[in-house]
Amino acid sequence: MALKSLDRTALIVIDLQNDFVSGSLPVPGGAEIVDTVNRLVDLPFALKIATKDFHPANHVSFALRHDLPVFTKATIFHPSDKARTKGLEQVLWPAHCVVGTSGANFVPGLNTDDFTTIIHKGVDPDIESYSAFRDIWHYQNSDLTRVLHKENVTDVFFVGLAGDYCVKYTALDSASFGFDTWVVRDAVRCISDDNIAWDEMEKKGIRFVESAELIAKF
Ligand code: VGL
Ligand code: ZN
Repeated sequence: MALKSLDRTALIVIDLQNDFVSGSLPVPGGAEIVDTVNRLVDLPFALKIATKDFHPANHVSFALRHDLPVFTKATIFHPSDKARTKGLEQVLWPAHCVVGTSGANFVPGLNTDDFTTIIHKGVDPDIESYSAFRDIWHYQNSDLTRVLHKENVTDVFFVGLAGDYCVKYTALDSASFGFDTWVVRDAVRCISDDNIAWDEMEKKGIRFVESAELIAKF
């Protein structure tokens, strides 16, 4: 990698929460990345940010809200889309990362001391967000772009869970908002087939790096 320093970089740790590691929606191998993520958090990134999936108990992404089986799909609409023109077909999940439950907590062992910003996603019962930048329909942006611009960040590095959902959608938005975007591949795990997610990200100009390369260089 050509980058000379981490002065204008951000590390973003996506959804390293109990439910995605050992709870209701476990991502295979999720526990394996915690040590690697901690080693990256120790590097001198200008900003260290974490995200949390943070849902009310009746969140629109939960199968129980629709009386449908988990992992089926349903079309959901943004609450302000009164004409119901921008429906998006989404996977319905088991209830996960419910506010006030231990499933929503960061995994034990994750070093959270250096996070200066925590972005909460999916807080509104009717709005789904995979990306930490904005909801799935692109109605509203979170604070993340402003936080990154304020520190003149050029390059953003992503780690965490799940590679084929929240990491992918956040990284794709990062690239489309103009940041040089990197995924630390050995510090990510996917719910299903990782190659599909990697291909999709690569096509959008996202680059991949191994944690060992960052640790050796910085
Ligand atoms: C996620 C499914 C549902 C993720 C969040 O963090 O990747 N996946 N909610
Ligand atoms: Zn979720």
